[in-house]
Amino acid sequence: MLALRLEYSWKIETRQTRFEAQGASELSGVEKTELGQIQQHKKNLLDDIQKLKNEIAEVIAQIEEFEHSEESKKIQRNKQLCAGRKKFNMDPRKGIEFLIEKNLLSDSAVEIAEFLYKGEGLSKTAIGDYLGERGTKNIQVLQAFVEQHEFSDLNLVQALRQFLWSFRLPGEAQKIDRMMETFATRYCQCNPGVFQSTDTCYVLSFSVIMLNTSLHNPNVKDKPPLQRFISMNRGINDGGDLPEDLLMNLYDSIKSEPFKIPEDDGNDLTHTFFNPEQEGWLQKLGGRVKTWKRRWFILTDNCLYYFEYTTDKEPRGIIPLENLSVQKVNDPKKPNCFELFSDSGNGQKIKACKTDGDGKLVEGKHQSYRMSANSSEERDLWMNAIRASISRDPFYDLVSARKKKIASKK
Ligand code: 4IP
Repeated sequence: MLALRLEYSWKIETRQTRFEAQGASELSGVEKTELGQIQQHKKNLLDDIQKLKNEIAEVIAQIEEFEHSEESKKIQRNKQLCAGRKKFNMDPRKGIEFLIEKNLLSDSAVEIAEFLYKGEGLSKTAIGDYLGERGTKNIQVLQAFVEQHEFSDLNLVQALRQFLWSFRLPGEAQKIDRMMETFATRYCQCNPGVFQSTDTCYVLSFSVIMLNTSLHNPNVKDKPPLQRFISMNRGINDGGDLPEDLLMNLYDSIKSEPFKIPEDDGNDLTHTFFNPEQEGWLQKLGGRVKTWKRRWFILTDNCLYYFEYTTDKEPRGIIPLENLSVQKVNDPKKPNCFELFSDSGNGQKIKACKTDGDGKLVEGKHQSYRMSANSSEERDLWMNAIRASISRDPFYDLVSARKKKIASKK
């Protein structure tokens, strides 16, 4: 349309130029009228062109405005998503509620599971905590999450590698039980006929996880040979034995490559300290210089951390509780004392680390850690919590319960 008009305008222009070249005085009356009409046409056309230009400019401005508001909506959405992920990492339930409230996630278990499975910017510890909760919604999400995993044609070790990498297994026995049960169900669904029942898959999964610890944890001196692994798993296939070559393959796979466990906490110890088993003020006696210092203690993940202030991000000292014991002691100077000491006795130095005066991480110098609580009740609480933390190995209880179940089916 515009092209036609322009062509027409060009033709008129050519005639007008010709008339004008002739000089107005030389034009006949008819030609003068025609020239007048041509000039009017030209004016109309120029007006039309100007109108079109204005319209185009207006449309461009509208597009830009639209793009700008779309862009800012996107920025806003990304900001909220980022805030939601942070909230999730600090408190998974609140994070999910926030994302749903901001319409960034729907309430559907499948959608939440996809979000966790994708895991972008999410702490694997927080994912594990959310999936392990026993709320109805959490259990639905756990199921949908496990269904995101495709285990067909993978052997049990390959499937476990994939599964255990997608979140961090929480420490609580009931949570581990629910998660491993869901895993075993999914594995059997993807690989029908490999095991007689989900229970067999469940028990073997634990057996493989324990084998991994025994073969690769430097503290375990007695490395189980293949034959022991085979005999450990006798009768777990609903009373029958699993094929030896299947067990041999799993054994070799674990031996040659340990499980990779996500440690997304990295240097950031902050969320290690959520949901501690016990926390509070205690007085601690120095290692070489015997001064008493008031420190904020946190017991979590089989470790005791102490801080100068409750708000400190980095602990002043870390005492792993492995191979330690706890006992009550009477101290002439302080009431309600208890002591951590090495199982191997002989005044051996306890493996621990602390930050020295220059902020450098150094080895601890203690042969025992003596602490004084505010009251005898608090001392007992600490001692019980430490004992429970030292002896807790949820795997053994879970597996023995499941083995009993299989045996009762025979
Ligand atoms: C210090 O005494 C503090 O008690 C330290 O505790 C303690 O380190 C030191 O033990 C001890 O010498 P002074 O401050 O009077 O010098 P904290 O680090 O809690 O302040 P521990 O290992 O108990 O943390 P040695 O063994 O480092 O000397």
